[in-house]
Amino acid sequence: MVEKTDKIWMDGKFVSFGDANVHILTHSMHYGVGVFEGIRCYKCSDGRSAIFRLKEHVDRLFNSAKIAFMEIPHSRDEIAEACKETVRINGLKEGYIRPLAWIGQGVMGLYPGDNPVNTAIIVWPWGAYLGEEGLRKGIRVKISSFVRGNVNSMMSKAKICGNYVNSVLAKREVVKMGYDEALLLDTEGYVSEGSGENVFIIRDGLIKTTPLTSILGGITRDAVMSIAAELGYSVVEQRFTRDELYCAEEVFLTGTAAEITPIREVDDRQIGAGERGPLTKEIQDAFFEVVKGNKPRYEGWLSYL
Ligand code: PPE
Repeated sequence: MVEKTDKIWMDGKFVSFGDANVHILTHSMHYGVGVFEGIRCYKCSDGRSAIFRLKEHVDRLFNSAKIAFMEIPHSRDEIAEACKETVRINGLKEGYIRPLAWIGQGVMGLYPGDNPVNTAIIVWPWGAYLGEEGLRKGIRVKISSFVRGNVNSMMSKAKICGNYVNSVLAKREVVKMGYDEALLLDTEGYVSEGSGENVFIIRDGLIKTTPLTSILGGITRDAVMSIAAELGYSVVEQRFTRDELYCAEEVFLTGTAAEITPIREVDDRQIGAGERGPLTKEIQDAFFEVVKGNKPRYEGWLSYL
């Protein structure tokens, strides 16, 4: 259950947790056209709290809205400021921030006409998405029988609510089989991404991640590419197949919620030594140093509260 917080930001005002409701005729409830973000706020080593890559998340929210033909009736600065304010007002030191915009009540039918676009920002404490142990020891994943949509089907660059039906189907399928997370292939059969994460493989010191075709352009993915390059590794965006994935020395997932989660098994095949690999650990350690404000070079990624 999501931990109850005091206030939720809705359409420019704070309302109490119990009053943050919508009407059953909300257009997005029926047809899935809403857009959202997931952002983390970390408690830094100096005691302050900082939101990680707030600007990039707000920009992606507005791009998702553009792709979905939705006009968010607030400026990017207003949404960024409201994210900060929602964390502050709830007294959170660290946690997850979920901006959400949806098509509200008005007409029904697939053409939403002039229905209003409503916006909310919710925050909650959220620990390790795939478990503390998963972060340290790695998780077991399975390739789902569900595939990521064709590039002209679901608009994967947009974080559109309805896109997540595909992810929920994949995740439930593999969790029921006893795995921790699902990986999806694209329509051509190449590895695409996790249900809510991007994927990286490492072999002979070379780090590969899937190109921006059928995947969401992850902000953690982008951060990891910069951090790995700074650590001296070569990173390429290149398609790879599931058999290449099986033979990788290390595999990990990236995402705001999942952070950097090592994978120790894919489709019952052990990856590397069956534990978090050394490069994964190095990148993971560097990532946590960055988000906690210990790397001055990346200060620009932190928005202090
Ligand atoms: N792919 C997908 C499909 C995806 O949903 C996410 C984020 C990513 C990649 C990684 O993107 P980024 O967070 O910018 O590095 N998934 C969000 C949803 C989690 C949820 O369960 O809800 C997230 O991590 O916030």
